[in-house]
Amino acid sequence: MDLLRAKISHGFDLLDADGDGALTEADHVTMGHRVRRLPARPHPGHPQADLDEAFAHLDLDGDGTLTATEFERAVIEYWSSTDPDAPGTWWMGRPAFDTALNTTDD
Ligand SMILES: [Ca+2]
Repeated sequence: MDLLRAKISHGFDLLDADGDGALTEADHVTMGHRVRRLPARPHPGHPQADLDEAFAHLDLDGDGTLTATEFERAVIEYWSSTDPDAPGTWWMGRPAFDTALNTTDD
């Protein structure tokens, strides 16, 4: 778990471009767009509105930024939680559970 936390902390530091210890909604949206463009890890596209809604779920104290603690919780929940109501399931936009239910192949 220490290695996982170290990697999450490193990711937070990369996104916290000004080093103030908080990610803004703009930082979160930028992260979402960058992750979607990674060829090795294709990610379903999310509309801007979903990313905005996601940030509101992740910003647990509603102060308009994500602290390292909020970010770490989000990443861990995103990859491990099966609870569609867990805030972290919104880390990369509308939870996949919801997206999967609204996707059709026809
Ligand atoms: Ca916050």
